[in-house]
Amino acid sequence: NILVEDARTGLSVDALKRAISNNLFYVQGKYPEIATRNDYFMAISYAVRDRMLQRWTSSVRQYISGKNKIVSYLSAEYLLGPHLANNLINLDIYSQMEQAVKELGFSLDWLIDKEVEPGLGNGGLGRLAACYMDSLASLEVPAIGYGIRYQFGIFEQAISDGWQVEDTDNWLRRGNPWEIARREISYDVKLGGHVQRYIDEKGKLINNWIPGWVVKGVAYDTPILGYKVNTANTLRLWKSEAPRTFDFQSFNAGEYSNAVNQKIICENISKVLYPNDEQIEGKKLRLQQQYFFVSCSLQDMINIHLRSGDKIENFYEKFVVQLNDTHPSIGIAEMMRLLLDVHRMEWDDAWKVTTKTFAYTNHTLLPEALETWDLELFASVLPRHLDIIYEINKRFLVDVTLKFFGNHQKIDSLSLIGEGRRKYIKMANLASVGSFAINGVASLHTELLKKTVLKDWYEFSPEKFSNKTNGVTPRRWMVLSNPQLTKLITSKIGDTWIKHLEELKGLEKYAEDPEFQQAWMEVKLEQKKKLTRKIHGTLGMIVNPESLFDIQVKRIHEYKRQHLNVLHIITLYNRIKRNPDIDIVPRTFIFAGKSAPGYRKAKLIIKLINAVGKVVNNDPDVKDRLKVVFYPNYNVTNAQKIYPAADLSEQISTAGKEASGTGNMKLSLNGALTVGTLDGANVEIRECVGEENFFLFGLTADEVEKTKSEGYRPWEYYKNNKYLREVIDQINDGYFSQLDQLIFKELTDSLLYDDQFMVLADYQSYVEIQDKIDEAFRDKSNWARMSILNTARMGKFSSDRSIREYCNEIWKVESVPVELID
Ligand code: 26Y
Repeated sequence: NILVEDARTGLSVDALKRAISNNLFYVQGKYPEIATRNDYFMAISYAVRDRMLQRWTSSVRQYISGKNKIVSYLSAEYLLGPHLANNLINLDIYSQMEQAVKELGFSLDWLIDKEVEPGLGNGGLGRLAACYMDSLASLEVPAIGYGIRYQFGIFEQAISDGWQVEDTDNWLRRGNPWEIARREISYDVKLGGHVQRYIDEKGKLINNWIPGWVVKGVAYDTPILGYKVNTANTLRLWKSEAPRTFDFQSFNAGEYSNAVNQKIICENISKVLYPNDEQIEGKKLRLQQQYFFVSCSLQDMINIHLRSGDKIENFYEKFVVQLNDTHPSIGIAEMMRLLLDVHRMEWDDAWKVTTKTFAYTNHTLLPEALETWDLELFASVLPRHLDIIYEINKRFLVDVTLKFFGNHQKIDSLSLIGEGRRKYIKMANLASVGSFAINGVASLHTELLKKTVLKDWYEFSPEKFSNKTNGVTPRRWMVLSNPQLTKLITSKIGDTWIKHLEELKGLEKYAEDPEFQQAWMEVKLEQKKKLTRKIHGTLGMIVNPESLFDIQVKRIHEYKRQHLNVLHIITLYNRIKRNPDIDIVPRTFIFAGKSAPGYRKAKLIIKLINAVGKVVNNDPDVKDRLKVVFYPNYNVTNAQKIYPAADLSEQISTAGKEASGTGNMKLSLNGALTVGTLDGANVEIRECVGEENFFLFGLTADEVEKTKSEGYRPWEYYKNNKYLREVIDQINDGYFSQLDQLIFKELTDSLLYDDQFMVLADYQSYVEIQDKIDEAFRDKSNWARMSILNTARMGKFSSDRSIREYCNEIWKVESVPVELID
């Protein structure tokens, strides 16, 4: 029985109404006439949180005292999205709350829309962490997510004159009803300074790290409730503060402003999320952030472990720590430091504990995205860790030398220290040597990892490697964001698919049923109309909901090739200009995504999309048959509104570059057909939905490599394809920029003379498949059939499946159903 009800936590409509009014009055000191929309949002959220607390405390109590193992997910990013609607769904009180709010005179949707989402991540990697937290809780697996409570998350994007402009994301401005600050749970973290070495009275070598300064990490906890279960796991994010002693000392010495400065410097560590993905920027503050949250988290885990009365030697039986990319991989050196210097273990014992604790997920194949730290910079922040890394490396290279005797290339590549003009630390190598498992995030990605960036690691320890294809949570990405489709599906196959996504298979038998097809396409049209209204409200643009919604939403990157999409749009536009009466399927091209603020070419791609849109959208010859929309400020909230409205999902990265992709999964799950390359998880999506229901184009990863090794000359594709030539010339000649011929030059030059990402090589194949898509879209019934089959066959891509694989094959943890304790 999961419903523990009393006056405070009753789930009836009346109990909910009373809870909301009580919060408004007794907590916020407001009466209905003066309560704002945000006051009501807060009151409802607190009413919901109250109803999660019993589950939360019961889960925590059970995990800490029990014999079970706990998964600790270490991630510098969590892109959670708004909590309210998700918690209502997982608590299974959505309809009661809807009624309660209605009886109070409001609409629940209106209050749900008031929530400011915590944008504590950049994109795929951060969102994956959020989906995994949902699945861990839904599968009743004991887990803690550790990260940073950034005061400012990913910037807010606005578009001005076609350019991206960034604004700070002040998400905490109106308060955060979901978190509980746990002032009593805090740890000191040392930074800088030097290491003092001496022999103690017992003859033991002591490494005493005398820090330059110390910051304090304070825990802020958010409950992550599973779907219709008692399990509520904890997301514990650390906020940095000045330790009390620090300002106190300076204050006594009369240095008031010094004390204030110290406070600011300490608070800076968790102040802002770095908005770069896949593009490293070796900033000291970022290293401090990584170390800060990892040190707090490991100290916390050790504390939890020891408090249960167990010995430090058994730590790995209580916790398994998953590294979400290399960002938290300093944890391996920190674990060693804690075991050696604080818990006084011997090296070999400490190394055993460490290497039985950590596992590492790699999320990238771009060699330039592999994290490294300049050695001197590293030493200035973490002098003791540098010693430890040297020692790990020394011992490791002995083993490497034994295995690859005389092979200096192998030894250099496996070393934790790189040597160029300056020395640097290779974090992927630290993660690989210190982990017992290494995984990629899609089958192709894992295979390529073994052949490229981690090739020598694979040869050295093949037993560590496995694949864990990403997944997405159907609770947020279907039930919450597409309630109409959820209802239609449930009317045919019941609702157990929400926990067992493979059951969507049951829809296959309706794929040809004209009535079901019609109902299916009606839902799609309804979602397109909703998005149409959103677009009108945000941009003042009118788009045709009957047109093909062609959607590319993701971070802006050259490897993701939004500009290839643009070349196709211009190609269609030119066909219309040549023959204004041409019979063409009306399309609405919807783009959304942020560019890293310092990534010039990505910013130029945004400008190009908007520039082309301006011409195409306003040309009378086009007669509204083509519309280009750049929807600003792509985030989880907006994604939830966009995915359900997609007819076509653009997954057009250069083969071999996108590790997995997860937007591809969300779109196909919502009935969009994919146009895509054989990259990342596209390969597996195509296998599942059937090649006849997937629009494939472009070079394969092998062909990309082959073409490059034979000497790729993009200019020849330009020269030999008159349509391509026309498109590039128009961009260059200023057709889309009021004859400004300089503005896009950086972009077109890079396409013509370098084109790392094979845009020109794939252009023809892309245009041809798009023509087939037009043909397919004209046959409404067949399109509906393909759309249904896409959804029906996406069951594999639930994050529940991914998490089960991690649990069984890497973490060796089991579910622990939670019993509610009064
Ligand atoms: C080191 C720093 C600059 C950095 C910060 C963030 C580097 C990378 C990132 C984020 C990477 C990321 O989001 N990767 C994506 O991970 C997804 C989840 O596995 C994949 O689906 C997607 O293909 C990959 O690009």
